[in-house]
Amino acid sequence: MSADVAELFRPGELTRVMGVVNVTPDSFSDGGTFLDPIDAVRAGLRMVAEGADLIDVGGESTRPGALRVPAAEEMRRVLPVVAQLAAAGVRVSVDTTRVSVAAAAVDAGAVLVNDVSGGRDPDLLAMVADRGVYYVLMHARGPSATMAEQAVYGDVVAEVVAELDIRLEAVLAAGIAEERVIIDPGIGFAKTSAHNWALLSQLHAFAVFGRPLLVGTSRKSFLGTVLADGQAQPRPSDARDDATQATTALLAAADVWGVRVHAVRPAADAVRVVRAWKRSAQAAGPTRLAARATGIAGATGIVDAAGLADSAGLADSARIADSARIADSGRTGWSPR
Ligand code: PMM
Repeated sequence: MSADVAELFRPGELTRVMGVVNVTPDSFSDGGTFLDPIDAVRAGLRMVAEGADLIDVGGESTRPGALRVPAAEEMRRVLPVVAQLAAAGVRVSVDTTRVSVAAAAVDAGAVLVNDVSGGRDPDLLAMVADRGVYYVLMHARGPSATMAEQAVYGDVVAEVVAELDIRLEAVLAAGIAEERVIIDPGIGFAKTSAHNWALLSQLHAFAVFGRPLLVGTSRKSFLGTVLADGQAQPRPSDARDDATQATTALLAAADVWGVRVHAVRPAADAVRVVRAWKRSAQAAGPTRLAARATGIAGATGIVDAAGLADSAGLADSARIADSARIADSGRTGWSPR
């Protein structure tokens, strides 16, 4: 993998796969697995070999209720892993909300700051602007310790979009170039299962930003809930990868820019399968499946009528409406393929 990050944003490419390496003892999904930097680097390199386009390195758990670790400890966990992966030519993202950690990670070679705070720290935004790195603006309502109690919405999709819009203005006002911003709805951050499903099924609402969309569903508890056993016990996080692949396929069909996953190979495979499906559908032409596919999209409401209709090679009113809104917004209008 070359470290050219701009290449990741060329239109018409596959949905990007971001591999997760959590260097933490307590992440809900893979806590403790990569605590030793050598294991973490090996895991990152293996993910790249399996098809990851970039590796997200984090040193602080964001599971609901998690307490903060001191900045020095977060740096101790993250920096050697970022440095070694970057030295090996891997595109590295740092998952942090702290400006000190983010700046040190950028010094060590990180090309993207994945800020799950939703851009709360002006100093972090100023640093990202100054260094010219890429920035993930994720929707969140507060720190992990209190996020569960903030999962209260009237219309979750409209509110998440509106709150991200306010944060995006702050991000741009801080001087971060718009073409360096990626938007993330923050699945599981101050959201119940029902909120997560509502967001996933209406992802086309995020096209209003005209920016690439990154979505993280991997091993999250709303999948455990769907897969609950007969006693209503949620499926544990280490047995949610198959369900994650289902979401990855649907997200790729809906043309999201990237998925953030722990199991890279099946995600990379799913993305390629979706592309083959779409190409075949496009080759078949726009009219043959029109009546049937419209019926399917209407009946299921799956992920995003735009994605499903596109997969059948159809012109699609939801997508056209979104493009019009992007044009109206005056923003640069990165448009999903
Ligand atoms: N989820 C987690 C951590 N970081 N970053 C982004 N951009 N989006 C996410 O959905 C996201 C994230 C929590 O999952 P983990 O503990 O498995 O890393």
